Amino acid sequence: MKLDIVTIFPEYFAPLDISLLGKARRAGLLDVRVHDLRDWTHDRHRTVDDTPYGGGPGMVMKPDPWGEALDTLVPPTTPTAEPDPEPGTDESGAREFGAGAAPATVPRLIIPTPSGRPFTQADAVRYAAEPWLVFACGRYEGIDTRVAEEARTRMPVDEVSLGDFVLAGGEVAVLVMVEAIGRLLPGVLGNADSVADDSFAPGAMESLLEGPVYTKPPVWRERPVPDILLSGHHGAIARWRRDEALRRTARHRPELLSHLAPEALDKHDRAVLREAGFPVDGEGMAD
Ligand code: JB8
Repeated sequence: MKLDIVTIFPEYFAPLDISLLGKARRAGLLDVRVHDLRDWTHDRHRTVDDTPYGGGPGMVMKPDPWGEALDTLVPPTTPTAEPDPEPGTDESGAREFGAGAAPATVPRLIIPTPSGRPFTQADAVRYAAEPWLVFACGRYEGIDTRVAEEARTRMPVDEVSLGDFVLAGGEVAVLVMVEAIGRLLPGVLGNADSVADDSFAPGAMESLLEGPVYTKPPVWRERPVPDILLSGHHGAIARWRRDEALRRTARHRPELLSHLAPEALDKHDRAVLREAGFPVDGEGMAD
């Protein structure tokens, strides 16, 4: 997978040289290229921002450096013969973008912004299956809206938010997404099971939060590991872990339980949740 990252702070991405993703890069599983947006400016001060039309606080990123950056990284597709009458779709309609007969050479452009749709684990899974992603890191009050508009005529563009909080720019959001995506790539994680068991892995544990984990020693500062985990009764251990996951989810993320399909919770699950004081559908209302 190839990742292009455009930013005015390339040094933010030093962490991608180390740990899991650094190893993935050295193994050739991940090709990350970080680009300085100011390389596409032409004035002495390498200006990337300007005052907002309509007034208001702060500055806005100028469209020109972004336009040139994207033209360089994603060369406008050369029409092979006559211009495509229906832009973005070939004769078969099989591909959304890219005019010629060549294999998909158009990336997805991902722009972090507090006004984007939420980035989720399902997005990380989808993105991990793509061959090429381009990330645009905004700063100040964001990037002139016309950049994303024009890019959409040439490639899929996703504006995404990490959550209901505001960062100073897109760099940290991109680091987060690259880590979430990178650890899903085949061969990147040592233990393939640790991906499937994640709290938010689609299908895993029906999207409950994970419960507590323990390792040696069996007693630490007078705190013992729960006996059940040392019992060797795998069925009972699985049931205990599910109970703990249900209690933790009810406490920290009750909305995850409300959104579960009714058949996702059996009678035992409902009893555990009732005990935890969580109102289980069809119960707690009657009588
Ligand atoms: C300027 O909170 B965020 C975020 C905040 C930003 C920009 C991009 C993303 C650009 N502020 O996800």
